[in-house]
Amino acid sequence: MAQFGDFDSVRKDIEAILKNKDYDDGSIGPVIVRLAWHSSGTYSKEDNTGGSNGAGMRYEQEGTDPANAGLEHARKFLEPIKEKHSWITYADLWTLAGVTAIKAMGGPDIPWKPGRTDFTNTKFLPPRGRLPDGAQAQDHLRHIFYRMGFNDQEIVALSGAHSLGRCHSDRSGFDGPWAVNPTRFSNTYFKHLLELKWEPRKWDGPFQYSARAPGMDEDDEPLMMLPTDYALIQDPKFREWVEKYAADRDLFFSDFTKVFAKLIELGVYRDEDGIARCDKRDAKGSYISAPPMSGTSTKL
Ligand code: DDH
Repeated sequence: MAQFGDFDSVRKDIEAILKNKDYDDGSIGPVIVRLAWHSSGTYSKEDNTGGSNGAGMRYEQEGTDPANAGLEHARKFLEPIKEKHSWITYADLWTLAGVTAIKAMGGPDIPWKPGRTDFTNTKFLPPRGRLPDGAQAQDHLRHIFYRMGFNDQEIVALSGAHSLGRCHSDRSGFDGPWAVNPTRFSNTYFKHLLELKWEPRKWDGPFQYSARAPGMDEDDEPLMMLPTDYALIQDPKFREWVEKYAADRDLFFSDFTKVFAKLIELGVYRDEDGIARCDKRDAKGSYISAPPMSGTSTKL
């Protein structure tokens, strides 16, 4: 059985590639966090399928799910790390990269455990359509996140990740950042939700909200909220948590730590040796690390 290598050395190599002046707002961190989240957010507690184990996005079916548009960039950025540390599984690499990026962008230190394996075939891939659709509202949020086993408080805490990064019109169709400093992890997303004057954006694109923060002028790129983000202040139960997290950064950091750690563990069924089974129904596995994708036929 392949043994674990030095995860700290992988972490350091991930840290070293996060700043990238030619990409978006100067960091690949946000898109890496999104990769970790989308690899995990396919989990269903109804049948114990999906989740970060397996790194199914290497395969066409999951990799080209429209919900995952743009994540090929994140996977490509991590490819040199995989080539250097070929012992690590993609499933471990993508989740480790997510927590490393959050920390490097000023966020909390999220516990991370190794042992995920890489699928060797498409047998255990989750169906498409399990990730949230930003054009919808609170009922959809509950439908999607309750299926993963999260409650209302956890849905709001997880959504705070939108202090990071931006929407890209050529990926999701939406456009713009949520926060003034999209490469800094903070509770700004909640403050902006409550404090700014959100108006429907007048543009030739999908419905989204738009606002300017104090001090921004007409030429500055406006901030945005998706209908699903805005639903967090329209729904009284969600709003309660938005108010708490806007007022108390430490509470948000501590709750986010717990809920992100839970997210990246969804669907990971480890045996006593710390190695995950491909799937709960499957036989005990070993640390199967797929070969680097460059040079193979699988989809980045
Ligand atoms: Fe998100 N997200 N997300 N998101 N997300 C997008 C970008 C980023 C939704 C939709 C979108 C979470 C929850 C939701 C991040 C992290 C997390 C984009 C833009 C859309 C659309 C994609 C693009 O055009 O490039 C919806 C809907 C939900 C929801 O219903 C709750 C969660 C839970 C997380 C998390 O990490 C815990 C991050 C980071 C980005 C920025 C990516 C980038 O490239 O920048």
